[in-house]
Amino acid sequence: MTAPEVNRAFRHWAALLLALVPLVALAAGCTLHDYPQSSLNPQSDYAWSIQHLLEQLTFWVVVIFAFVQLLILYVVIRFRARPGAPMPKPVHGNTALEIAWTIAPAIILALVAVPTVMAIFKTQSKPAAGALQVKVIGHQWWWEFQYPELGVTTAGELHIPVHRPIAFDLETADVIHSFWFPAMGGKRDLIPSRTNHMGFTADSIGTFPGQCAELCGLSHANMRMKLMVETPADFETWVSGQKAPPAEPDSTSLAGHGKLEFANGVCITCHTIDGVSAGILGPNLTHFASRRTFAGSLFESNPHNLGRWLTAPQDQKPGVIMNWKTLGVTLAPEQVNALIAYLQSLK
Ligand code: HEC
Ligand SMILES: [Cu+2]
Repeated sequence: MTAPEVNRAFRHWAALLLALVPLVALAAGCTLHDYPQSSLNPQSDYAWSIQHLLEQLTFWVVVIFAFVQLLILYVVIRFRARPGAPMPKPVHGNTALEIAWTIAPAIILALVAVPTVMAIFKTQSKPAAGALQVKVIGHQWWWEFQYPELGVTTAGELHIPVHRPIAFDLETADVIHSFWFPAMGGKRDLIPSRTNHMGFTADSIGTFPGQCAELCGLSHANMRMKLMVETPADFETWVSGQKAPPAEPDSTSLAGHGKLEFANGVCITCHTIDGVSAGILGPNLTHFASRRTFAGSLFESNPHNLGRWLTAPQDQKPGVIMNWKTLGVTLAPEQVNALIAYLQSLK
């Protein structure tokens, strides 16, 4: 090789290596660890049927891709221009080849369709007998969960027992939302004035994040939820806690004072606390303190965050109807503190 040739070859390889850098960086990002909402982390029968489909199809796509690339390489090398070679003979049409490359993709597509349609039917199937019924109601911008058989209503945090099929009825109080726990499968839309269905059986214990997956207004991105998959015993404990009447604070305590603030204020027009109020525009607060997060699972439930929420909810969550400006509410810091104490007593 002459010097300019070596130079050119060197630059060639250097460019190739450089092009690999972003690829390697990209692949290094492929860890599930920091992405709890990854949909490649199946934890239910539903999610596994999609994962299996994806794995199968990816395998065949890679095989076909490799085959085509090898074929191209072979043709490029085998039929490259050589010094002194005659002009190649022009060829037009080859019936056998054309039939072959029409039929082959058709067969491949048919083979792809079989497992795909099977997975679609599987994820649309009726829930197994003995499934636990859960009614999901989407609201701008929070999730309500009702367990009709158990007489329990909660918000933001969905508790289910592991290994038990769950049958969801999906409804909305306002616009279209979409129910999505990536680790469990989904998504499925909540459509005004109709009930959609979906079911899955979670196969591991843990807490999994979820998110509304259909643009539903100003705080769509703040419409989150948590799924707590528990042992049957832990789930039973949670249910009996939810069925119990709300805690009754000592009337002379700060929480007792907060209860009066609640019962005599605007709160009762929108919120239910069993035995205290029956509003339905906001989350049921009967066992508010049993939840780790609030306002569409957006904030951790602690006095600091609750203080900010009760002082100016409209500044914490854009568009929220719990809006002190439009409702003309002002709460003094003492009122806020009493309400926090009361809310935190509602275990
Ligand atoms: C106009 C109706 C309305 C009024 C009045 C109202 N709220 Fe709300 N509240 C809501 C709505 C709606 C949400 C859910 C907001 C969201 O997450 O998007 C909410 C959320 C909350 C939450 C978080 C609940 C959860 O689990 O996510 C608390 C706590 C709360 N309100 C307390 C109060 C208190 C205390 C008052 C009275 C001082 C009050 N609210 C007055 C409508 C109202
Ligand atoms: Cu949404």
